[in-house]
Amino acid sequence: MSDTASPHEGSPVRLIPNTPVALIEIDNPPVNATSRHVRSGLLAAIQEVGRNPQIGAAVIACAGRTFVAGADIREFGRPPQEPHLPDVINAIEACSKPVVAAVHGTALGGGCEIALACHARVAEPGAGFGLPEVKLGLVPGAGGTQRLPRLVGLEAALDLVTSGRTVKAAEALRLGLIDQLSTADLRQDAMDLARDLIGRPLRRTGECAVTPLDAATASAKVADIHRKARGAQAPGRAAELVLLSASLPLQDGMTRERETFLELRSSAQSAALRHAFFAEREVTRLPGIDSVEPRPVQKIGIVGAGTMGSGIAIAFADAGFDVKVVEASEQALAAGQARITDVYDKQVQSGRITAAARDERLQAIEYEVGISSLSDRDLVIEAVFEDLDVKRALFRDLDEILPPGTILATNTSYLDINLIAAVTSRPADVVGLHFFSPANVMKLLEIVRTDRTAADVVATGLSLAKRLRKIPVVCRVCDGFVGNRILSRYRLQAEYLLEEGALPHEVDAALEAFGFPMGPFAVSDLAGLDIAWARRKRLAPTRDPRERYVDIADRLCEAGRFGRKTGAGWYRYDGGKREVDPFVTELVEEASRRRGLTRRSISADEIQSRIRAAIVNEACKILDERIVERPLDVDVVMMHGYGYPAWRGGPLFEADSVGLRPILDTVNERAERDGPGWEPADGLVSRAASGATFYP
Ligand code: T1G
Repeated sequence: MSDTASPHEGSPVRLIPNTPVALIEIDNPPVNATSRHVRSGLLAAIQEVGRNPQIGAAVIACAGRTFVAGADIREFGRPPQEPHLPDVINAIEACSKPVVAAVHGTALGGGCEIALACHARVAEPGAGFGLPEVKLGLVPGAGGTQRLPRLVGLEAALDLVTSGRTVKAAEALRLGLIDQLSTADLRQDAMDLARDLIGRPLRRTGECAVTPLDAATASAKVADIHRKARGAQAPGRAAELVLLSASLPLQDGMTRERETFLELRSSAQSAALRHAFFAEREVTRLPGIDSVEPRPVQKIGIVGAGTMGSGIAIAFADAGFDVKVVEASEQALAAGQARITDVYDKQVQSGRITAAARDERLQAIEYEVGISSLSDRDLVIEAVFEDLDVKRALFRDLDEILPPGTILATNTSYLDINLIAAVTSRPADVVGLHFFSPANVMKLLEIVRTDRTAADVVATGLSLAKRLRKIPVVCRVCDGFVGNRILSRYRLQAEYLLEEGALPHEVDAALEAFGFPMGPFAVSDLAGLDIAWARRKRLAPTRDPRERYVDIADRLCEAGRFGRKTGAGWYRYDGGKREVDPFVTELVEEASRRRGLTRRSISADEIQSRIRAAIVNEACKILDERIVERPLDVDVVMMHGYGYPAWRGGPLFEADSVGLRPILDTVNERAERDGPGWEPADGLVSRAASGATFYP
């Protein structure tokens, strides 16, 4: 092999045969995924290292921003092509000469598996390692479940493989996953280590022994893994394979692993999770906005330091923005500052950030009384009381003091932003940035464009989302935008189920079995019943009297039962534990009597079908009204803002496999029973009739 060419010109893998330590460099942008050409180039390079007597050892490194971030997910829809990654990785481990991995960025999936098969691993301090295959509905398919336990032990391997989480280099070192941290020149440090290993016995990971877990510990861990998986199958299957590593020789374990990988690769859950992976990236690319330059934003003003305002301030400070929080009074400002400081203190206590990082973030946040100090801001977002008149008055005042070009954003969760923008002299600069609580944690950000929002303001929202590490969905104005509008519909359907015979904990249990982290009544107790109550009272004058209305939640609120924060809501919370409350059961049964309904037992299947139908139908109305442009916009909102199980791919992706005809039948049945607002969406009727799907 010539000194810079690879087996064939244009290969993404170069072998530079320095002596005694050769360099194998992978260069396959954007993330050095192990496409077929990478696999064949890597295999050829390793074979050459073994053959060439001038070469005593080799380092595998990557060009660009990261070490290998895994197999090429786009290849999974096609039959696997040789050379298969396990074979390439086995060749690395079997090499007669030392091979050292030099890791920067993230070694994920197949990338981590390549590193595990090397005879040693050196990483930059900021590097990460992970086997996130379960997040794609897969298990590692190239030795990860068998080699990782051989380096870090069964318990750590079970945690990493079944959670799919990434560990930073320092933790990787502590676990034994890597051998050395590089604080200077990564490649040089790796080559020095490779040179030191020449002539010494090689530690082949596959030959290391695994200490088995006792049966009780193993079964307890597997049970916990299944519980956390909430219906996803990959974590449990991965756990079985990891545990096998203690009883099977490497190749036998890898055979079982490969069989499982190939089985899951063709599973519906993996197809859904791969869809979700690409959808949350595709959603940031909006026709007509892609080529628009965002406005420069660095200085952020936040009006309102309540729960949302504080969370938004933290989100921006964490992303490196200069933040100024303002409130109407010293007292409210102090309360907000205390709230923000408390969040950071808790992160230091939990070890999530260092005290120095906390201090740095806190220093990036200024606090002022009144809005006059906001005149130097690039963007101002309000998170004040959820009342249209309050927000309009504030925007009038902001319009007076903010310089031209500053963006005025509102965090409202359902008010009409067109009406807010209309009071300003710059409606094109007004946009909704709807964060989800806690704003510094939840990934979803609804970017709400009004009838007059400028394209570069939308583009700025998308650019901010990327810096905030959030997942943006651009939508237009309607009551509740996308997520809250759909939530209010399926929450109403859930209340119909109560009148007809179910109890809150039965509805919640059915939806948690469906894969939601929490059912709608438990979520309502967490968020507070008073928020939805205020909305219902606001909408009461315009509510269609023909629509079936359930007043159980109103009666809970009238009794002061606003959820966890008052110790009782749909459930009772003695000592924080959620318990079924006979008071609520009686309230529900009384509601049935008032409705003249004979209560009946309702199956989990019926609960799930009716909730799914409510979600899909409202989603179709949202598409019909062009509130969003694409089905993936709805799926991303529901997965990242409302806990719709990602292993179902989101409601519309899943509807394609469930079938639109049965969903439409359920919608039609409910329309007869529940009146206006429940009629089938045009888009649902037309697709069911034509056999069209949401995703071709
Ligand atoms: N395959 C194909 N494309 C990928 C990819 C992958 N593995 N990872 C990223 N991309 C694309 C992504 O779609 C986007 O494309 C661009 O790269 C930048 O990504 C055998 C079977 C590495 C942490 O699950 O977690 O190995 O939108 O926007 O925010 O056992 O990408 O620009 O056209 O996310 O800096 C296991 C998945 C695979 C890692 C970088 N590996 N990737 O994040 O950039 S299965 C993974 C990530 C496997 C083995 C098994 C992230 C990242 P576009 P990005 P980022």
